[in-house]
Amino acid sequence: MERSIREKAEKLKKELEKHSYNYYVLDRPVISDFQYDEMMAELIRLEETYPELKTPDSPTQRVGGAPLSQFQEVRHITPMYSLNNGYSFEELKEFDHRVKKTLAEENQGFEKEFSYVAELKIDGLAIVLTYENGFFVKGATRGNGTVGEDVTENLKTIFEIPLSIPAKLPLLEVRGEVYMPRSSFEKLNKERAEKGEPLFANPRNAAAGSLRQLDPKIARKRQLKLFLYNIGSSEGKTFLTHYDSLLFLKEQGFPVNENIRLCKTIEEVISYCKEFQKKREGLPYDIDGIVVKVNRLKEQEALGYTAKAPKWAVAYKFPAEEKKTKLLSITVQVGRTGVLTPTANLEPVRLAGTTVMRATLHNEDYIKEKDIRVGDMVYVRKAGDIIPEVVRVETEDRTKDAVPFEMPKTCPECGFPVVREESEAAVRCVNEFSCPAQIRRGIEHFVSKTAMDIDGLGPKVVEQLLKEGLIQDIADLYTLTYEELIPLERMGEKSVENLLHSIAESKKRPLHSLLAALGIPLIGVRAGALLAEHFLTLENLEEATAEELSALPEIGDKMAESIVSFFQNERNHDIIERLKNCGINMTEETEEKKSLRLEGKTFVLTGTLPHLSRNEAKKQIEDNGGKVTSSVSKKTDYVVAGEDPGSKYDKAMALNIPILDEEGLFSLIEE
Ligand code: 0OX
Repeated sequence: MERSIREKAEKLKKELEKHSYNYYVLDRPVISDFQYDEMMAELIRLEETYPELKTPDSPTQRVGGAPLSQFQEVRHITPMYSLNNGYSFEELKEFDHRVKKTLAEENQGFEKEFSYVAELKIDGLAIVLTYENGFFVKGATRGNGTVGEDVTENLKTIFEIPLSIPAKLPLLEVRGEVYMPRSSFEKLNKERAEKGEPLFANPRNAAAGSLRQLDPKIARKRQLKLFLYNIGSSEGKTFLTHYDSLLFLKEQGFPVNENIRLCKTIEEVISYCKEFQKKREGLPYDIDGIVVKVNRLKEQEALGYTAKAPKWAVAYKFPAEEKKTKLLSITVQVGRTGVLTPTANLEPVRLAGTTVMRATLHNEDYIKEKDIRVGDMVYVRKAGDIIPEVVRVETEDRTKDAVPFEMPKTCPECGFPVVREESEAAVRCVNEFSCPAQIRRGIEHFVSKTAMDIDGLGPKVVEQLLKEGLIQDIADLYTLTYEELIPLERMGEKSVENLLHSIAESKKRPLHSLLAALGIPLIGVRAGALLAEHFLTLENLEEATAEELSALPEIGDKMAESIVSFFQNERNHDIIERLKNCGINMTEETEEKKSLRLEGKTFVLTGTLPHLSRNEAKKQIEDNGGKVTSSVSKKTDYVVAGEDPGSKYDKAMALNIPILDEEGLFSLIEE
């Protein structure tokens, strides 16, 4: 090969990296997209003719290859720990005490030159990058901390990740957080809304969804960014302090957050927390707290680790963000069991990554106690960071025309008088069999994931079927025909076929799903499973007396009565007969458990898992001898968390309960 060709390729590589930097990092492109594409095409042509030019750090390697069919598993060299959380400055001081006490015992001479490093806690996805002899060879997600997913191709499309670094160490494993800047998130959701695609709830979910794209070309379009914050392993280089290791990462061209600060005392750390609590809003990315790390690596070593988190670090979590906005009106919604829930309609406000227009007001007493009136300026917050709620009123801003709220005396959906039991905070519509809202919600519940799990039957379709008079109750779902469905708006041939298929599939669900689906008052997923396990067939359960039922563990008197009266009701009896005639399975499988690997272990599920439905995950756990419960407590052994986890996740973190993802669950079963 002529020297001029090699030089030309080198020049193109340098130019392309420079222009990518201008585009992605500085956000100031100097040349047009067309010119960039031309240069890239030329480099690709050269590399095709002279393959030896195709070095692993060539910009052509970032374009994103062919889509994968699945991600490979990667076992991390050293475990990827999570962080213990602290929710108050008091807890930070306690952390400081613990650290100092242990170091004193270990005789570390901490009083000299002791320091912490305070860092922003980027709200993204933990990843690990491996470099061999200076070249980026592999990138993976955190996964369950031990095993993650190989997302190298997607990571290569992130321009900020250097494909090669100056330090040619035999091995360097660096860790950090991939995130989506708020501006890219807004843009992405806007595009998705225009195309009618579902929106991402927040930038973190959008980043997770993008990094776990099997098609790197899609990942590339999502413009992810990252910050590195830790060295997992390094061969051929040692550091004295965490801060030094961050400086090294910066020198090597890795993006390191500029707000990292050395603090001599916990008081300085607390000031840093306060400062960034204020500055949080103005940052171009989401943060959910501050990470505090003991700086000297020897001291980190002396402090050590618990099973899942280092004892030398703590995450201070910001209190849930509150925003002030105007309460425009209150709508009363009627739930499946007839409970009336007042919901606030708000002047739209940005809160923790999303625009909030509605928030719960819980119940009548809550509104009275807080004296919330329509027209008031109110504070909203996301409970457990997911569901927004109104927390209080700014009474100073109250105008004379603010109107106190009165709970309606009749059901807003059916006009039936409402009742309030003395012992309850809830007001209820007791028109249980004809209230359209209760019927609609009852059907939505029947088809939902934790019940009969019928795909393609979302609330909109349920409403459509009711409106068109095609169904009146759950049993009618099983007699729907192609001819009835095809004329409906937004129903194509394929969607009708899929829907009918899902409905037919749901006939095979085990008894415990059916019991959870029927909506027997006080009987949810857990009680449904207990009853199914004990009675094995619906017939047996129908014949059980209240005494027999309440003798069962975990079934109280009220539940027992509720079950008996449910089956005595003529209308329910009729629905069950019709379900039977449609061939719905009414028995619990009694197949032998596959293994006893999870025997004695209690699991809690939260969020959406990538492959398993909630029921499938539950079945997997139970088939292997484990138990699934609905709330996290000290007795919980594992929490299995998917996308969009609820407050159970935070609770698990707070109680130090190991958190698994779907793969983590599989590896427990398969080990
Ligand atoms: C973050 C972040 C996360 C290192 C040892 C345990 C946790 N989200 O920004 N993790 C860590 O540290 C690891 N630092 C951070 N800044």
